[in-house]
Amino acid sequence: MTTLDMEQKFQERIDAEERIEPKDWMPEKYRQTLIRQISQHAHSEIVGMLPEGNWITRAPNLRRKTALLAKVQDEAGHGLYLYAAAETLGISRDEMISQLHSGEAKYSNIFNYPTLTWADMGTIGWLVDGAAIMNQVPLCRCSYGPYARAMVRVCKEESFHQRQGFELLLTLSKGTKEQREMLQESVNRFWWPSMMMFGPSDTDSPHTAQSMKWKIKRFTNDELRQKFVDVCAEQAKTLNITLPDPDLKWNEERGHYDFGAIDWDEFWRVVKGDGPCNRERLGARVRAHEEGAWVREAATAFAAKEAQRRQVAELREAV
Ligand code: BYC
Repeated sequence: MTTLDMEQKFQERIDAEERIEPKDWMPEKYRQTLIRQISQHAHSEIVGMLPEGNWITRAPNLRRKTALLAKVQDEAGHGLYLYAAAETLGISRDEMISQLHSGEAKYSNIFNYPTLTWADMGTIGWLVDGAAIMNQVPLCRCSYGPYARAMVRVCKEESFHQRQGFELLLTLSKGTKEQREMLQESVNRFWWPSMMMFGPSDTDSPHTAQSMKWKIKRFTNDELRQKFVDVCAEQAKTLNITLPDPDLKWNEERGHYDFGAIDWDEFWRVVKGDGPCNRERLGARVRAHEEGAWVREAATAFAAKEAQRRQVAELREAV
């Protein structure tokens, strides 16, 4: 069979909604696309722990502190499932980590913004986890089995995070004037970067068309962004706040909210490394990796010793 025939057979499997598994034949570009997307996703989860970790010691009470700690731990877990899913495609964890540290691999734009107030912990839950869920629920039906299965658990946990964030904001919305102002100010800062999380407009997205054909993506960036706006515009009413977009308006004819223009220059600046916190975030990751070297060495030494112990025990049993 020629490569062309194999590619055609592969596409037929995708069209028939068959799941692709690690040992199946796949086009090299399909493999590379998945490595790129899954590793970017894993890096986002790990870097995403930093802006929230910043507030763990300053949570206003024990209940909030416990919930925030658990959320940040969940994100570490998501990163690990995703690195493991990417490893099934033939890339090592070390390679992915070094791509992140060298700046070669991307992670979500949103984590390059600072978390300045306690309200940001709620806003991240509401908007950032909200955008993540909108994007990730369809990924549970991604054509690549290990990624799709990892996403099922990730989505369950993310939706809990989203509700936790919304509940935090609802509490602030019923609080003092200062608390209500803090809530509005936080949403003002996070709204547009959250809208950018879905990626460039369909007309400027180099990967969407092929990823849709391979059923890695099930919706385009613009379709998901529109769903997100429609949901948030309604939820903002419950929080008694406004979204910082003078053009946000229900369009009866379209059955959707219209919204204003996104500042794509800002998006690309942030994605290319020049956002408010890019250097700080990468610096923190590199430092954590270097300072954690002894843990990795100890774990490797322990695993080697355990393997040796098991081998000796098996030999003893055999004689
Ligand atoms: N940030 O053709 P496109 C989370 C890049 S949530 C940075 O549309 P694609 C969390 C893109 O990589 C966040 N870069 O690409 C939540 C590409 O560059 P390269 C993570 C972005 O892949 C709460 C170029 O722009 N979620 O983890 O078809 C707490 C062209 O874009 C962004 C995921 O990663 C961005 N926002 O679509 C803690 C979900 N958007 O690679 C953690 C999985 C685009 O050609 N990923 N770029 O140099 C996806 O669904 C897709 O990869 C995207 C982009 C929709 C993000």
